[in-house]
Amino acid sequence: MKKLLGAICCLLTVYTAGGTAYADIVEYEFDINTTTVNFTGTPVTALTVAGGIPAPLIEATVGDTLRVTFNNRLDTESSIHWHGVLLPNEQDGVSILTTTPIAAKGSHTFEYPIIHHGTYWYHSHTGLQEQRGVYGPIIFRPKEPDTTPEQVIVLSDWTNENPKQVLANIKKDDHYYGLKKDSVQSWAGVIAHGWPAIKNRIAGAWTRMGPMDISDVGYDAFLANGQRESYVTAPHGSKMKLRIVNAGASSYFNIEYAHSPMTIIAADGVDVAPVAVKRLKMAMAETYDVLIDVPHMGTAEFRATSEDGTGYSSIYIGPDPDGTIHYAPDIPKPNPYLVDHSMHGMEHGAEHDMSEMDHSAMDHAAMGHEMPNTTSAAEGSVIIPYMTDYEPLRSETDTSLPEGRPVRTVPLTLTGNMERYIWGMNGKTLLESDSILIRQGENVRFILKNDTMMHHPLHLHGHFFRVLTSAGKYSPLKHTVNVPPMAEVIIEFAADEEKDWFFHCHNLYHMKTGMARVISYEGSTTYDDAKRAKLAKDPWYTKGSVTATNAMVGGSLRFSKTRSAFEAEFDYGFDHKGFEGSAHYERSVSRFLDLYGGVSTERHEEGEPTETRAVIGAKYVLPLLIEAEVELDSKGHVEIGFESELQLTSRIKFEGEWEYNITEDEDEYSLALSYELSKRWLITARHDKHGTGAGLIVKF
Ligand SMILES: [Cu+2]
Repeated sequence: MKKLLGAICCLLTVYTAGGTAYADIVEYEFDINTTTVNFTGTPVTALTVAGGIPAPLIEATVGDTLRVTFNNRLDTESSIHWHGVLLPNEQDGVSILTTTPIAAKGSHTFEYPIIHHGTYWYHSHTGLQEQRGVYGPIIFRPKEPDTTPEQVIVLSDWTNENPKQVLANIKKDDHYYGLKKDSVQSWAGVIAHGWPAIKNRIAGAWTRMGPMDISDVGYDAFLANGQRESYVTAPHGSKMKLRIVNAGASSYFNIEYAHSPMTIIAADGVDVAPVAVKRLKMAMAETYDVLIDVPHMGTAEFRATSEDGTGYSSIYIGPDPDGTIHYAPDIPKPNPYLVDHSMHGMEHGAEHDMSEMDHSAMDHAAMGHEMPNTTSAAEGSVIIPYMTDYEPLRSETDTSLPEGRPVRTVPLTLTGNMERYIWGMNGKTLLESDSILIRQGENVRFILKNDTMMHHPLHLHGHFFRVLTSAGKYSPLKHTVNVPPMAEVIIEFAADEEKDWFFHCHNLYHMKTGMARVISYEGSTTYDDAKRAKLAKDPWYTKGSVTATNAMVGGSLRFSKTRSAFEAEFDYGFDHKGFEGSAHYERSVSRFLDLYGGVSTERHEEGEPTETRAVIGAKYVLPLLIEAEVELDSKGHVEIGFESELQLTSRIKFEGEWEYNITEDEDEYSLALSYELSKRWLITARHDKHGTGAGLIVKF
């Protein structure tokens, strides 16, 4: 790439000095600002580029130099990253790591040569701005462009909530959006699904895996080009190229077009051997170019359904927007109860996910809407009914890495702690980990092993890597690779760049909570501990509740960041006027072990002395998700405790706790039922040392 860069720089010099148009300078200037949008009937403030969502299309031709100025009208910093684009390190746009942030009220001009064609996109790499609207498409055209009519489709997910609030909510409760998405996995649901679901749930709990949802966030709308539905007029019976970008912050989409199969001709901007698919699963940050047939009359629906089944967006394509609409089939909501934990990861790169459980139902649904046979490029060849992995993709050229170079193998296990909503690699967040050191001239191989029950689309900046598939030397090149739950995927690339590049999960909320690394070329001095502390902020989150019944009043307050927490609890019984309180500092050692120290104070009843003591203790998660606790106090008492909770229905939860003071041979227990009116208000009935009562819980 260095040589190429040199060559293009020369052309530029010729151009600017002599005005000889060997290469054009393509210029854009945009404002980043706040704009009121209304996708759901409620006006909400969004962040926009040039006033719209998505941001404007940026187009250039290979050989051009792209020069884009962003004027940041916000009161906060911003940034723009060029996703999938090969460019000099300092143009990559990751604030702090590679590029100076675009200061509040400041401007920044990016300038780099276009050295490869394809569909890409750009987005903010600051905070959660991408979720709020700062994303747009890019087309780099080859020197001899294709003349097929085309349409860019930018898919995204929208929530009226401020994304910071979204993150604060899932930090409090990883199933916070379960009710909104109608995806709470209750015991009533488990039992209704019979023996396989019961077996699944127990097997999961035995390995200390709680019920896992397929998405974290409950969205209010799904958008295609910033609209829930729209029309694209196209000449009847023609071919059309769709350039699809998944700019969702945390949504996979199942893509389907009603009138013909979609013939994939490029993945992540890179041309591939044409392959026809009926339905395509697209991870966040991926792009696909597909060819479709435009119907002769009316319109046909292009539909992108969120993988969690909570909604979709549609574009109706055809010569006559007022004519008959040919609809894409409904995709049944995935059934999380029937995910078989043990099935995952049996085959390298293959995926067996919950959606396959519904295959028969889906095929049935698809048959309900007849799919006319078309004169597609793939006629006579196999049409893949549902593409969920990269096996069908085949590069048009040999993508083997240069031979005879040293090979560096980097094992990276994708890890998560759902209880705290912390994501990482090899059990560590970005803040806790050193850079992954590589050396120029090596072939680098990442072995990505997903140890969680969620999909993770991993994106490497500044490089294309090959995803090892059965296509062997024709394994496809990508910049973003999906790693399915419990599966292993191997990627490799030639380390021919320099400096530092970001490598992270493109689920925005996973990236923000730690699933990211810096890849550093040996000798790079630009990334240090001070930068890491800025890049990987570790803010404090709060969580609290107050319970009031006719027998007692109690409350808890917790401040936590990745590994540390301060927690205070208090309860008081009206009958005996006894109380108990504690304040702890807690340190998370692993997903299953926490250590704590602090003080606790207790009075059994009015008139008795108040005893205050120092305590140290440990909490450990046992199989079946039972939380065990051992506590030692300054008077030499040893106490053990066990607690567990059961989600009985989507709104009713049971919690039980038993504590036993070994030294004094005393025990106490509490049983509580709660009914969730909303995420804030709950009705509760509980029995504990203060007696039996009913009342309310408020959470904040
Ligand atoms: Cu992830």
